[in-house]
Amino acid sequence: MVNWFWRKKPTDGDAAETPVQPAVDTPVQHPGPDAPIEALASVIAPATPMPAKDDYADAAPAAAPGKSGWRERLKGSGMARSLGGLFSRNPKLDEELLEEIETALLTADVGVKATTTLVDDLRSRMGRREFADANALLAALREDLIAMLRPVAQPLSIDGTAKPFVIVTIGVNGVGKTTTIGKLARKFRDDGRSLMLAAGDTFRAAAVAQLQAWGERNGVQVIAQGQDADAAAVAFDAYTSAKSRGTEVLIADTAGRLHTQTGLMDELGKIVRVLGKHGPDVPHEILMVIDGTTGQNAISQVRTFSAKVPVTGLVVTKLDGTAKGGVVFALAREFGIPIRFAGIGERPEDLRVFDPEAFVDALLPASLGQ
Ligand SMILES: Nc1nc2c(ncn2[C@@H]2O[C@H](COP(=O)(O)OP(=O)(O)O)[C@@H](O)[C@H]2O)c(=O)[nH]1
Ligand SMILES: [Mg+2]
Repeated sequence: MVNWFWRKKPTDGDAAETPVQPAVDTPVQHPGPDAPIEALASVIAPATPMPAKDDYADAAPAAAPGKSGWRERLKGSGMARSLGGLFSRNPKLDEELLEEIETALLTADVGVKATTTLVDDLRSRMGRREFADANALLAALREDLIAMLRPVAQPLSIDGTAKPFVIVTIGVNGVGKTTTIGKLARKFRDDGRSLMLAAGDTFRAAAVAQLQAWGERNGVQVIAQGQDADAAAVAFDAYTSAKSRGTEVLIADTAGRLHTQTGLMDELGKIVRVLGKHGPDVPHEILMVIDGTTGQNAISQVRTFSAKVPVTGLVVTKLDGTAKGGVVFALAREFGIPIRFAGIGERPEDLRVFDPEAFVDALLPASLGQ
């Protein structure tokens, strides 16, 4: 899997990946939460932009803008393929069609509850003879799918007066937290917002180096204290520093963790609690990142993390490629937590504000003509 924080040495014969800068962190003495601002300067990574280079040289080209990009990236998903196959056979409008739709939805990870809600609605409307043919039923399914997602389509809005508006990204390992931070950072910078990142994944030295290297290349300030530093202290210091500079957005990375890792789950609670000392609204957004390929397991992940910290938004990544797509409906039906963004590729342009219509249309046959 290509990771755009890393690059291959051009001289390397093998495929070994080498970090842009050595993954060795010199532990820095933490000045403590009460230290004066100047004392924090020592823990602030330099923000001098390094020569521009393509962080995404190994990634596929960005998806086309607008709706067509969604379709292009989601057409291979399980849900798009099974529903596409079903309707391309010109099915008859009968109970068998409903059962086939039910199977397609369940197989695509839509989940039992959401599937039952959808199919029951179609069945009762079919009973009332509302549909002239299978295509009319498909149009109704489209409406129902969009209606299920509409309540969670609440884009993240940055309160410009917060300074800094604090976003903490959370989620299990490998779901795309750091990648999403890079994409968000690019988005905010393009919007002209000042930005700072906190390297709160102190569990692995490479994770800190990953964020630092990216920050240096892109001229974004990264607060880091190296491996094994107290993640809550890193976040606290980053806030203090961002506040003193009038930075508009602060995004804190965190270590991936499983619900079984009690220590790490407690640490997450501490990060949020410690940030809360800066004000009742801080952090402003707790953004949980979900890997779209994990299926129904995503539900237990959100449940477990929500029990620890108030999750205010979701990002579903990796909807391109092998994702079945259905888990988005299951999440919407189960939690009603706003889905802020969808990851449909590895490039910055491939983080899209979640758009229910574009998403649903990408999963349904194009013949619907929407
Ligand atoms: N195809 C695809 N890959 C993604 C997406 N988001 C993240 N990834 C990849 O997922 C892998 C893990 O990402 P990373 O950000 O390191 O995960 P973290 O452990 O949660 O920080 C990397 O190889 C990323 O390139 C996405 O939307 N689509
Ligand atoms: Mg990470």
